Amino acid sequence: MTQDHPHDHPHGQTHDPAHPRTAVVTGASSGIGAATARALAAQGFRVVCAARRTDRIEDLAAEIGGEAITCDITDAASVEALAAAVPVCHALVNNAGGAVGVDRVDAADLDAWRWMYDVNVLGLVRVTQALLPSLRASGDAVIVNVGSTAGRWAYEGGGGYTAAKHGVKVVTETLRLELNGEPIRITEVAPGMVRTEEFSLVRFGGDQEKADAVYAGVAEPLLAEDVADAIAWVATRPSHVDIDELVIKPRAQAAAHKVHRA
Ligand code: 8X3
Repeated sequence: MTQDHPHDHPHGQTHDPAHPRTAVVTGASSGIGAATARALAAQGFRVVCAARRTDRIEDLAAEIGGEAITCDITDAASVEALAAAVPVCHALVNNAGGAVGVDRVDAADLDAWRWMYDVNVLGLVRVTQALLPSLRASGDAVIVNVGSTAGRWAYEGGGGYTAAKHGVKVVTETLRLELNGEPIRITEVAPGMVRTEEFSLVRFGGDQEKADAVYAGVAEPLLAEDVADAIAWVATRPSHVDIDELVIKPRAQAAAHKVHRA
């Protein structure tokens, strides 16, 4: 490790092959989660890949030399089992989440809104609560919550998702206040338009045509790897450096309604 920074200490965020740090990534079965697991493994973390789909995370864990733990973040027992399997955790990436539907508020499907709040906000809180003892046990931890530009701005048809992602932003800020004085940093990485295999497909109930239309004419939306790169950067800053938030969008996207399409 470099010794030229006065705050560096022996357990800083530098890769030491003899003592790999452990990271937990939720929603690791695809998209940003899977890319983040790979990016953290490349930085020397031992990565626990958590998601519901066991076959996917087992393949990923085998690829990166990590561990797969089947976990549904909406289920308390499942999350407790995850935490029990990871007694020491240096980095928690709360990535699992998603959007369902594009209904206007006046026609909102409240079950869809409930699901979005449950997964994006309550799931994130449930996992964080369960893993806080393990994060504390590391003596030097970072939590990265994957928010969204949907937590920065409103757009028509986005109500249920934007409300939930604004929730992620505020929970992150609250936790930072509450953890002040502890050796735990907390960051929100908030991506805009990212083209992943599943995000829009899930949102449109499996309608590939509608999912593809989201990215129509956009030459280069962000890829999962772009966001994973940002998360890995956050997780490898020196211990005293807290990145509060990082909003990341493709060059073509200036705002929710301002997307350059060829
Ligand atoms: C995804 C960004 O614009 O689809 O988190 O809400 S957006």
